[in-house]
Parts: sequence; C-alpha cells; structure tokens
Amino acid sequence: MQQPEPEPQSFDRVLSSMCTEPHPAARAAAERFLATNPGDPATYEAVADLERRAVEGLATLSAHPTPGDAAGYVTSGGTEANVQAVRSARNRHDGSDGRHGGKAVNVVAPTSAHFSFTKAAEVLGVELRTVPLDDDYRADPDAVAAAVDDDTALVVAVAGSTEYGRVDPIPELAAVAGEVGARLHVDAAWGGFVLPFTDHAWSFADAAVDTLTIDPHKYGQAPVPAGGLLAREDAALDALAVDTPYLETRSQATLTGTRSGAGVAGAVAAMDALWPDGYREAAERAADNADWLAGELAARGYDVVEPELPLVAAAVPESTFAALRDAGWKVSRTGTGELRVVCMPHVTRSALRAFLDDLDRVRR
Ligand code: 0PR
Repeated sequence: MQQPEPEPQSFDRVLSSMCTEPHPAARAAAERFLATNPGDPATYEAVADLERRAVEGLATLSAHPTPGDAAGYVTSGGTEANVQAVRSARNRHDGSDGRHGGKAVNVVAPTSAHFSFTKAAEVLGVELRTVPLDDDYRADPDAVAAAVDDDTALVVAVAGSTEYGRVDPIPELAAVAGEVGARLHVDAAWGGFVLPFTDHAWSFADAAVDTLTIDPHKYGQAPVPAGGLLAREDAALDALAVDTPYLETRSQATLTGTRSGAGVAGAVAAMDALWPDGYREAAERAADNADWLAGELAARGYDVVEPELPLVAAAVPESTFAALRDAGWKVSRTGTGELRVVCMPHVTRSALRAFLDDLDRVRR
C-alpha cells in the first residue's frame, strides 16, 4: 500500500534538543559516504583518512598537545564515548575484569553527569559513586575528594552539563584524581564546540585531562551519528583494542563494529566549513540569545538559573509548561521540573520571541 512520505521533525519549535540542523556541506558529505564503513579501514581507505582528519579537528578544538596524531575516534555519540572512557580507565587501573585488588573498581562522578555513565557502570561492572553538586550546580571538589579511594579508576568532570549547562572546576578535579592515581575524563559532549570561545578551563591544555568526549552531532552541526572520544595518550585506546583475526587491520578499539562513514564525513565537512569563525559566530549568537531569554523570563517573574553556556532553565508552573507543549513547542524539564531551553544554532531570536508571545498568552 502506498504510504505518504514521512516528514522529519522541523526544527522551528525545537527548543530542548541538543542536536541541530546540520551544515549543508556536512549533509552533502554524509550522503556521499553513506555506504562506507570506517570499522574496516583497510577496505574503506578514504573514510579512514577522513576519520584521522576528524580526530585532528576535534583534538585542535580541545587543545590536545599533538592534534596531528592524537588518539581518538568518531563514536556513535556521547554515550559510546563515555562508556569507552570508563572502560579504558577500568582496564588501565586493573586487569580489565572490573576489580582492583579483589575490590570493585569505582568511578566518581557529580550527580550532573549524563545518564550514559549509569549505563557504563552497569555494562562494565564498576561501581558508580555520584557526588552532590555545589550551590550552583557544579561538581564540588571537596565532595569528590571525600568519595575517591585507591580503587577509583576515573573521576568524571562535565564541561557543559545536560540540565544546566554548567562547567565543573576541571583543574581542581584533575588534582583530586591525580592524588589517588585515578584518571580524569571530561564530558564536553555538548559544550565542546562552544567552550573554545569562552574562558573556561576545560581542555587538554588547561588540566591533566586523560580522555574527553566531544560530539560533532551536537554543537558541531554535523549529522547524526557523530560523537567523539579523544585521549591524551595512545595507551588509553590501546587498552580498548581487541584482536580482529580475519580483518586486514588486526585490532579494533571501537565499541561498535560497522560504523557510520556518513557520520565521519559529515563531521569533517562541518569542521572544515565552520572552524573557527563559523563556530565562534554560532557560540556568540547562542550566548546572546540565552542571556536575552534569561532576562525576559526573569522580567516575567520566573526564577531563572543564570546561563553559563547557552542553556536556560527557569521555574515555570506545570500547567504553563503543558500549555506550551500543547502549542507545539518542544521543550523539556530538568529533573526538578524547571523548563529547559537549549539555545542551539537553529534557535533564532525570532523563534524565541514567538515562544515568549505564546508564553504570555498561555500564562494568563
Ligand atoms: N554527555 C552529555 C553532557 C550529554 O548532554 C549527552 C546527551 C551525552 C553525553 C550523550 O550523548 P548521546 O545522546 O550522543 O549518546 N545529551 C542529551 C540528553 O540526553 C541528548 C539529546 C539530544 C537529547 C537530542 C534530546 C535530543 O533531542 O538529553
């Protein structure tokens, strides 16, 4: 039976997503590489070369000491990158069975860490210790220090938290990790393409960061699926490699086998088109929009969480939130119920004005 072509979600009223409209060049590149598999680099050589360029681009953004030969790969997204960072730290901390001196290895993360770390802990058989935040939604280094011990393989820091867009005190957390011989992972999945244009300390150059997640398919304006995992040392990726007896390449460090060549090609094309000026403009425009929206919401009497990166949270009554959803706005809520607006590149000032007009209409 003939069915109508389904239309994808239009971005016009999407205010809660961490994905965005891909750059046109990235869209075209993704289509050209749809049938390639970077998981088999000896067969798909062109996309393997592109993946090296993608890693170099991500390493440049995150101030890796040697971007040209940084260890890393293009993941399916932030979840895979975070799972692999935990797996690598676990394998390097002990013998890879998830135990250290007979005790379960642990990972210490702020409660703001993305739920992918819960998945990682479950899949990898490590203990996840979550630690309360400070008053402004950032990891508290003293609380982290109280939670780590000799069995801590990894301390997680978030650079752009999912709920409030906060950046943890990364140099302080790196110092805490270093004291107990744990590694430090920075989750900049969402923040990584905005942070280079701020004065936050988050990168390989700012602290003893071992591994870092940075996703082209979020602020990088690349098509899904394209995440990124980077490591300071090759040994972090070596700790993930398994033998692949019947492939021309003899080992594989990725979690998935067949991977998206479209994701890799799209990421490279987006970075070629936008780094650095296009990303700087997008970051500045998003920051202006977030500040403006925060001001407008505060002027209407709502409690607003001051944006740090371009994400605005505000305490809006349940009924107002529901009415906005009914009006077609794709908005979401934090765990404690605040309205959340993520100022991605597709979120324009005029869309925000229309959103506020609807808000003014429904709250009466
Ligand atoms: N780390 C951080 C800081 C994140 O915010 C996210 C996802 C991840 C890791 C995991 O990344 P992947 O989803 O690529 O595996 N943050 C958003 C969330 O879970 C993802 C998202 C994206 C949600 C688009 C909605 C949406 O429309 O809320």
